[in-house]
Amino acid sequence: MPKAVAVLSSNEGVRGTVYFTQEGDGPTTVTGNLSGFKSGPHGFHVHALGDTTNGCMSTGPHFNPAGKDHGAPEDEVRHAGDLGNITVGEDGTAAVNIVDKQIPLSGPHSIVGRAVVVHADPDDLGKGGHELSKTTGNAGGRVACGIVGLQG
Ligand SMILES: [Cu+2]
Ligand SMILES: [Zn+2]
Repeated sequence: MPKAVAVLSSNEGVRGTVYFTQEGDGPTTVTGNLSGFKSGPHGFHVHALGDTTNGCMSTGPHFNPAGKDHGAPEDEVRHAGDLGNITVGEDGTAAVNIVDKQIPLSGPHSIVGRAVVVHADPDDLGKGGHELSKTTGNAGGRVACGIVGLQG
């Protein structure tokens, strides 16, 4: 069973580890814990590039191999990397627990070598009516990111 991991960090004290597992051609399970955030919902995506030479800014746009508009994880029209929001509690921590069919760990649309990004603001899931809703969900700055790498 392929496994992958992304270690997230930022200058602002955000940290965490996110794990990915996939059985066969089934969905990928994403688990992990993050800390150091402002409470509330924060956009959570897979971005196209595993490039952090300029911090999270160089991880590119949302991973979007099908060339669709931004959306919610359960939408037909969405980027493959659209994993919605994670909810951060009053203590600044969030548990990640996501099962998704569009983020495989092998094959042409593999997310290995790309990046997980957590944003400053909520992802409006394409429905906010903002000029950025259909591209980024208007989720604001990139607070923390980590590159998805294979795990033994
Ligand atoms: Cu993002
Ligand atoms: Zn998106």
